[in-house]
Amino acid sequence: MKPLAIFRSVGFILLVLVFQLVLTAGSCFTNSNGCDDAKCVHGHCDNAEESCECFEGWQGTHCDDEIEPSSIKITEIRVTRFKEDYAGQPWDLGSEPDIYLRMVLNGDTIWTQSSVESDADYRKVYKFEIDDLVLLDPTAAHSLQLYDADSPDPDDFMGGVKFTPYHKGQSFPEFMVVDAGGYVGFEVYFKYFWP
Ligand SMILES: [Ca+2]
Ligand SMILES: [Ca+2]
Repeated sequence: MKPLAIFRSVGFILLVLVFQLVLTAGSCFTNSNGCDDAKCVHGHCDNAEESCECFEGWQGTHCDDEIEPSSIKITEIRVTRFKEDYAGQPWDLGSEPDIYLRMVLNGDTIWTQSSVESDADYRKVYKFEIDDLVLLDPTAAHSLQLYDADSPDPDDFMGGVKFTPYHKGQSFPEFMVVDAGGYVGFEVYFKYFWP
C-alpha cells in the first residue's frame, strides 16, 4: 500500500470511530426505556435506574404530580398594611397601636404571637420572623388577625384576612399575599413538610 493510501484508510477508520462515539453518546440521552433530566419535571434522571428521581414534594413517572403537604410551617409574616385609626379614633390614646398577630382556625385561636411591636407606624411594613407556628391542616381556611394589645383592657381587633395555605397546582410558592383589600394586609412565608 502506498503511504497516501495508508493515511486515507487510517483517516477513514478514525472518522468511523468518531461517528460511533457520537452515536453511542447520543443513545445515552435517547434510550427509549430510560429518562433524561428534561423529562423529569421536578426531579432528575437516575441513569442507573433509568427512571426519574423526584425532588421532595413531587411524585409520578415524570415528577410532575404534587404531593399534598402534611403540614406547613410559617417562617415569616409581614404586616404590609393596617389602618391608621378606627373610625377616626386613635387605637391608643396619645400613642400608636401595639401590634401582634393571631392565627384562627374554625373559630379557635391556634397561635398568638409571643412578642408585641409597640407603637407601630401604619406607614411602615413590619417583618416578623416566626418559629413556633406550624399549620397541621394546610387545606383548611385560616384567619390571620392583627390586634392592638391594650392590657388591662381587652385588646382591640384591628382586622383579619381569611386564607387557605395550600392550593394544589401552584408548585409550593415560597410566600402568599394575604390581603382581601380590607383593614389589614399580610405576606406569609411557608416551609412545606410532606408525609
Ligand atoms: Ca388600643
Ligand atoms: Ca401604644
